[in-house]
Amino acid sequence: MSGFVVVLMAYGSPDRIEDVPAYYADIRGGRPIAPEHLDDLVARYRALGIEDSNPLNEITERTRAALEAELDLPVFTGMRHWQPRIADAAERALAAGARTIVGLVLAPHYSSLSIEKYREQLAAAVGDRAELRFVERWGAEHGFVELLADRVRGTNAHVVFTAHSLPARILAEGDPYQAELLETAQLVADRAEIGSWSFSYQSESPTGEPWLGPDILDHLGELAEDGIREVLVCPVGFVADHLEIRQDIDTEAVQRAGELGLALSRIVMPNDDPAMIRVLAGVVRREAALPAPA
Ligand code: FEC
Repeated sequence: MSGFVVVLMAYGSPDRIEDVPAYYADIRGGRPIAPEHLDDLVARYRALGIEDSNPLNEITERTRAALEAELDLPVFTGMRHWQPRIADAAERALAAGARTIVGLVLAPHYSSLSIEKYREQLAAAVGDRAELRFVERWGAEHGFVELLADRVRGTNAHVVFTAHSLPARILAEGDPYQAELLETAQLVADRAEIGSWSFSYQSESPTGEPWLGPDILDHLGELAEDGIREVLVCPVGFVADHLEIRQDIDTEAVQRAGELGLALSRIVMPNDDPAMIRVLAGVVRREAALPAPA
């Protein structure tokens, strides 16, 4: 064996509805939780139908298995907020004989509040027991841009690129998150030759501080006022179907669009599409300086 092992990281999702309080507590990291926010979150997960099992985590598992087959290297999954934890994945990688661990997050754009947190967990777990090569960003990766461009090319709708919002204070801290998101959006729009597009955030949390905007629900109102009648949502900051897609876009944004007289659809998420697996494999190979397949 080459000594290279991949730890593939994702946000994580509760396995079943009864896990939601513990999952939310993990996200809050010990900070207080308002009961109404927990009730709201349980209701949102219930609407996804995860009473006894959560199909969303299966997407991550399929992605892991496909990446392992594509790379012919061991790949272990580690979740930032659920099980298996990032630390569990690190232990399994070391037990598999890892001398070099390549850390890859299933989120394309760097922020000190997102990717850096994954790195902290992985680095703490690995310690000095293996070399760590960590992929910080891959949002401008040619294959990723191409994959998204293929999904919006030829549409007559106004394309709205979206990503998870973050507290607005990150801009004053010089965080590159917003610039990287806009770069991906621009690259996809150019590649697909989209004339009419914009960017908005989604999935803001009720933490009491200002978050990056505009939020998609407000943005849809602006688009309707501008005479737009058809919108195609293209998330660029997420790569899989999960709560933020199925609830925030497919339910809340669709409902708001309906109230505004807008037709709203969204692209099929990359999930474990073979083209997506090739993108992820290419990123890992580059980070590990492994040869490309013949
Ligand atoms: O499908 C699922 O079950 C999990 C969906 C999920 C993804 C996801 C991705 C990101 N988040 C990011 C930032 C924040 C910040 C807070 C925050 C809070 C939540 C809550 C849930 C949740 N996030 Fe999330 N996020 C997902 C789910 N997220 C549930 C808690 C309820 C709520 O606030 O709505 C605020 C934390 C706090 O309270 O202090 C900040 C970012 C991403 C995209 C990058 C990544 O995937 O890591 C950034 C998927």
